[in-house]
Amino acid sequence: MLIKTHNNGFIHPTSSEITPRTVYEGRRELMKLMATGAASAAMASWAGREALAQTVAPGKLPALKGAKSAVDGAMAMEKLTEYKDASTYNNFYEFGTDKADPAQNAHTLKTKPWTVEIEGLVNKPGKFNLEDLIKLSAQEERIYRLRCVEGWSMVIPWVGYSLSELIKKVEPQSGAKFVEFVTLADPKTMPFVGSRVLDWPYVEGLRMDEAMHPLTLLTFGMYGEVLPNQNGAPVRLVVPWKYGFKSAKSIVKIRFTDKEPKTAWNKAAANEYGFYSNVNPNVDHPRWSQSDERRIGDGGGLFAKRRKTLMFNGYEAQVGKLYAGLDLKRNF
Ligand SMILES: Nc1nc2c(c(=O)[nH]1)N[C@H]1C(S)=C(S)[C@@H](COP(=O)(O)O)O[C@H]1N2
Ligand SMILES: [Mo]
Repeated sequence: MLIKTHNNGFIHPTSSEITPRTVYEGRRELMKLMATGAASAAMASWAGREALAQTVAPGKLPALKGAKSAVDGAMAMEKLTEYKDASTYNNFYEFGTDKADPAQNAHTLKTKPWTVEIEGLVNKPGKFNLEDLIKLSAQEERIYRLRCVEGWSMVIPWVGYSLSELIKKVEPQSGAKFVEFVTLADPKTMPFVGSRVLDWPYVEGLRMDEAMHPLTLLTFGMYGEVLPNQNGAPVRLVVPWKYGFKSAKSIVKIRFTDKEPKTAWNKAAANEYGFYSNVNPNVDHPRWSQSDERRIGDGGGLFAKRRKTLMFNGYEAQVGKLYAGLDLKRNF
């Protein structure tokens, strides 16, 4: 089942249109170049690209059971980010602060066995092992924009189910106003957890109504496969109307509280990273504008054409009402 609210209401291609993406893209690229008479050069560069794709292409990881991938370029309006970009240009500071570090270093992350602990103000606290957590609700593919606070964005087909499904099962008590997400901090497998870049573990938080919003995705996969480690395996959050850092990776604990959680980035620099962190082109980061963004894969390097950043990352119709009456400049 696919919801129709994702990607700003664009409808999904049907499953019959599905072609394995490397095949599709390689073929399309080759045909384009052949048409311009550059076939032999194209063959050579295509071979190079294929070699790269060997290490970073879907098909390397187990397919996520029951999840459909619809990565064939038929998406209206917005082109999906290439898998190789989505899986090699990452922020996952536990594995280094360079964009290429997580893809290089995260192979040490041990995702099996994995448990997620539910605690705090709920009637049914306890531990879920990953397999049970995955089975808790039907998986859906959702194509979401992810907009990093640094000013770049991607469009990724995530796979998971609404976090609200899990929340309903554990029965929050009336005093539960916030949800805190605690992620793994294992110095043995995460080389930068020993560093002082952030106060580990990486912690994020949402207000209860944000956590319950159907767009908030408890995510197990992308491009039809289990998450690569660098993207937050085996389970992460994707909160598409907020800056990327709210989407905590490799979650080990979900805690229901009556107080606003102290989040890692807010602790690091409270004047730069507020609790809400809603994507908002009208509220600048203290050190840079948030009015536009660079879509990864658009090319052009320094001269890349930038896109206008949309209010709530384009999800205003769905989430705007959560913030009615809230001063978004003050509550950034
Ligand atoms: N545990 C953890 N989660 C994290 C981060 C991190 O450093 N550690 N980085 C965040 C940031 S800043 C972004 S933009 C997204 C990036 O997700 P992606 O690599 O899948 O695009 O993950 C977020 N989740
Ligand atoms: Mo980010």
